Amino acid sequence: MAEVCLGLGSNVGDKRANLRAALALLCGPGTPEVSLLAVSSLYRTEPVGLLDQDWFLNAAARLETRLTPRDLLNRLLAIERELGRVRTVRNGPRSIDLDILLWENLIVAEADLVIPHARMHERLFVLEPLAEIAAAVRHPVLGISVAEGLARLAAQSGGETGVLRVEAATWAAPTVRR
Ligand code: PH2
Ligand code: MG
Ligand code: MG
Repeated sequence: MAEVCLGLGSNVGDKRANLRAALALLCGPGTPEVSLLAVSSLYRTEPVGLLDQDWFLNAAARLETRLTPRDLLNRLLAIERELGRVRTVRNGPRSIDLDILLWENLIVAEADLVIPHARMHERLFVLEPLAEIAAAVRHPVLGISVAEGLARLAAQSGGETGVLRVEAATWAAPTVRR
């Protein structure tokens, strides 16, 4: 079993419903290979990269799985397709985006699969939710924890974060199994 950190985002359609549906498809009943350990609050975030698009809802989750990274990635892509994601512009609008952020101490650098996620430590919309549920988890390349990464990035951004907590982890109920 491996413990995995995931980033979730949506900025098209019913964003909250998209995030809920994605979690249910990933670790709801009928998917014994993936279980949800923890989920963050929900954040309203300003678009990063491509600025001229709707604001996002972002969250993070911690999973336990016996799938391989490749099999989990394929599952995430299938869920994105099922929830109507159409890939057009890079960094552009998406009904759902499911990113593998960290996979214990594993480092993968393949064309279509990069772990840890290449830009996670440059993005407050990733680190802020993730720090809620995985503060002490270390980045195997940078050698710093999620909490340390967040503190560094927050110091650089000088207050204007564009990341606003809008709902506690209740948004994901009843998917969370404790
Ligand atoms: N995802 C991107 C590009 N920009 N901005 C926000 N606020 N949230 C995202 O999830 C996001 C983004 C590419 O994956
Ligand atoms: Mg992404
Ligand atoms: Mg993605």
